[in-house]
Amino acid sequence: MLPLPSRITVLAGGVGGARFLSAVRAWARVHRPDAEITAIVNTGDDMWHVGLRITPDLDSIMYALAGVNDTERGWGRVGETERVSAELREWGAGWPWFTLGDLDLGAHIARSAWLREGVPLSSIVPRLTSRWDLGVRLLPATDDEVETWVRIDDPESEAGAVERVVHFQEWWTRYRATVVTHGFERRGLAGAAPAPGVLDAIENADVVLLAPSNPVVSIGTILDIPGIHAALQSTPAPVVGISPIIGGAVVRGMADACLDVIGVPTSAAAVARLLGARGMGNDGVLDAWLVDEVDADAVPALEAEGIRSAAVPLWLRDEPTGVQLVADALELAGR
Ligand code: FO1
Repeated sequence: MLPLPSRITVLAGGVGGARFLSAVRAWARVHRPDAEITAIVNTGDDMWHVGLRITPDLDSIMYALAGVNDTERGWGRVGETERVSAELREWGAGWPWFTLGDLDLGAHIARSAWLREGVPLSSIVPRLTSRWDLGVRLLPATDDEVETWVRIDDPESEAGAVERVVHFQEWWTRYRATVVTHGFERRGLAGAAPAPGVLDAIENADVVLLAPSNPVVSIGTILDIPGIHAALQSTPAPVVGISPIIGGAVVRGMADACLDVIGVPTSAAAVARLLGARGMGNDGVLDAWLVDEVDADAVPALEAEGIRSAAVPLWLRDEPTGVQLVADALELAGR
């Protein structure tokens, strides 16, 4: 077994990422209190909306680690009110299907003001998170605007299939991913660069963990930021992923709809193959992959393909199960 890691880097999306990062923090509190945990967070869900820059995954993780998140909805603040959002609807500004709570707006207004002053997102995030002692450093995957847009058949069009491209947030919050969908575009991706600290957090980690976040629009988008996939290929740290799919179903969110769009089956094994083995000259990023016990039958084949695998309880029910899951991931990394 490797000495317990002190530099733990986690690639994460929103809600699934928040829950997993809480587990990593809980593990460190028990086993390695001096550990430095860095989260590299997806920014592909971000958008300009009513003149404000919204960063859903960063905010979901920040609010969850601060303990001020709305645990029912999975996003936004607990004890939220929506007076401004009601006014926006009256004015016909923004989207009636997309709610910005009053407390949440405080963060969006502060962030947008600083962006307008030229402050990069990677400097804005610590200004916001320093309000609490999160125990985890949050880094946006990039300071550049990279947004996921979705090519759909416009359900509002009378005359049959008319293609339209909508922002991911409209696809998800308005249509719940239930419209005919042809593909994803990551706008701004080609010219984007990893945010300061991102490559260092990957290359100098003791272990890199891929949270059970959406493998297409969250983990996938982080990996596709120019330079990040290569950093994962070359880091000396073991790279261990946790399956976001259990028994052929998503734990939460719309990973299944996204996998359908790119023609990948919704299974723990298919997602491991999507991310790919890293060793022996393969062009993937995984050394190891954790599946739930119900998917134990996937382990032999993945092992044969160069992805060390183990079947353990993946449901993050409570803190002790979260700590155990992280211990299982680190044990697999150490093998
Ligand atoms: N999700 C919804 O389903 N409906 C909403 O009205 C909504 C508003 C919203 C506002 C700010 C924010 O940071 C997130 C918000 N979300 C909402 C969640 C968001 O769509 C998801 O967190 C991710 O983008 C999907 O991974």
